Amino acid sequence: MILSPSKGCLTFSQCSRMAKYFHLSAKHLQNIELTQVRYPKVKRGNYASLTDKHLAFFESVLPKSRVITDATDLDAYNVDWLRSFKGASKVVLKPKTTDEVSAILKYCNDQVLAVCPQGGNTGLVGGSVPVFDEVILSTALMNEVISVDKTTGVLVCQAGCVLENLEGKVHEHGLMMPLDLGAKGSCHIGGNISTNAGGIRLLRYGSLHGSVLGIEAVKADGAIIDCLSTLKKDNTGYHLKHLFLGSEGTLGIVTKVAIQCPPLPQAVNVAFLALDSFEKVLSTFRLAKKCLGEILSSFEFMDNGSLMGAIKVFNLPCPVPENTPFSLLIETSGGNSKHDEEKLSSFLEEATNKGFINDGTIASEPSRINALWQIRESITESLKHDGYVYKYDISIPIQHFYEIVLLMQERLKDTAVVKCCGYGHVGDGNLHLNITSPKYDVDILNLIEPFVYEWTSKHRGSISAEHGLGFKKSDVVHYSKSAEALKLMAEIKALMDPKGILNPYKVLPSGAH
Ligand code: FAD
Ligand code: 2HG
Ligand code: ZN
Repeated sequence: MILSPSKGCLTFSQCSRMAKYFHLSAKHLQNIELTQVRYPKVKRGNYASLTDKHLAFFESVLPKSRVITDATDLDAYNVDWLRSFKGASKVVLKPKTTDEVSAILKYCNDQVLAVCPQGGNTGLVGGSVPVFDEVILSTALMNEVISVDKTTGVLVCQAGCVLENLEGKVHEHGLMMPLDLGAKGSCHIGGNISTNAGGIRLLRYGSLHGSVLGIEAVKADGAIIDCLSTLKKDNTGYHLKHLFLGSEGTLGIVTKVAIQCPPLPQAVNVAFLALDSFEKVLSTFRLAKKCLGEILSSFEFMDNGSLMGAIKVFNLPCPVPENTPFSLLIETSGGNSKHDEEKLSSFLEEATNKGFINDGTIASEPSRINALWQIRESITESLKHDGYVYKYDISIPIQHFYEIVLLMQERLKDTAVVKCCGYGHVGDGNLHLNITSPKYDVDILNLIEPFVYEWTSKHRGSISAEHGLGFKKSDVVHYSKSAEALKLMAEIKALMDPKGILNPYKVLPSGAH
């Protein structure tokens, strides 16, 4: 068993975790099937269709350059990151201020024009692109950092700030963002809030429900809801900000956010470990919590299919033997490098002596740490290279974590499936089950669904741990929510958006719109 400093280093561009996702060429985007064709059962709501009169109004609120109608330019906003959905919107609006958002929404509400809010368009459930011809409201130009308070660590900014840019900004003040995810180079903080994004730091810094102190949002009728508190404690009535966290643009458009940023750690270490059974993954997790305590900041898991997909597609050096069944990426972040390294060493020694880990590599230098993280963060993109991805993002009691991957492999063994693999945030009980095939195949889909949802529900899991429901999962939400809870969701929607103009066909089951 060798625990050497990370062998080989990735090239500069591979090392950089500044992943930014560019859309395909116009030709490729044109070949993607329209959502309304692939899902013919979904019927367009009774919304107005865009006319020259509407465009003239938009151009009275925004300069012409921020009202996009060119068909080729529109494609990139109509297609989602996974290329699984394609809308047919005829206009993208790019406001810069809350007042502009308010004027647009008030008008759309009066005219009964449906609106699809869009941030960085990295969502994985088809929530960020229109289903039919909804007006796309992009927050791309709402990217102003308003303030950073060095003492309290509170950042206030507009919703369209790219997560990675915010990370850079708060670093200047000795702070870090409380969330991190592979899409950081493109996703917006408003999108993160609207999906209640989890990511690789949740284990340590908790969910956005804890770190988001305040939100400013615009309701469907244009009313500006100023809940942009920067206070840690505020019990003045209902906690309205939580309604916008995770509501995926169906209750309002988030325009500003106040978020608590923790201090930047002085010491970060990463261990990338090879294990031969899932039982040992769980034993290692228990030991890591015991030995690393408060400095444990990530505990990420990959099976062989996930790991080798990323290694091969991006030609990355593999830090563990290529046939290793399971790998873990464990990160520690703390205030004292000597203390943290000692803790990590004693944890690794005990894990080795107990026979939990077979091999691995450790890194404390930023470029090597980035190279190891790059492997984990490349998995999602590598899967797209197989063709179509059937993506499931479930929370399940930890003892059942990997069972569904094995069940699915068995179920799909005689099909055209290329890969059926699992990875994710073991520390949060969140598994990413991914299945790929050369193209969208309804027979494969029928073998996966509803089986995967029934299985998750039987184990009292959640059918969406972090990506949300979007368009893809709105009709299966009953596997995780009771009829009474769904009724209350529909009542809240009707109260906040009575005409249903905000992100229709998403989140709520079809009957509830
Ligand atoms: P979009 O995709 O543009 O929108 C997402 C949803 O939010 C849509 O319903 C949209 O209508 C709505 N929305 C966007 N902005 C606003 C706004 N200002 N007001 C109201 N509604 C709005 N997710 C995780 O949780 N954890 C991960 O670890 C993770 N890793 C990822 C890695 C990769 C490589 C990729 C491609 C995606 C990953 N995701 C992850 C999913 C995705 O990045 C997150 O859901 C992210 O929070 C979406 O942000 P966005 O700005 O791209 O939002
Ligand atoms: C991650 O943890 C993201 O990398 C994406 O949530 C997961 O690709 C996926 O299924
Ligand atoms: Zn994830």
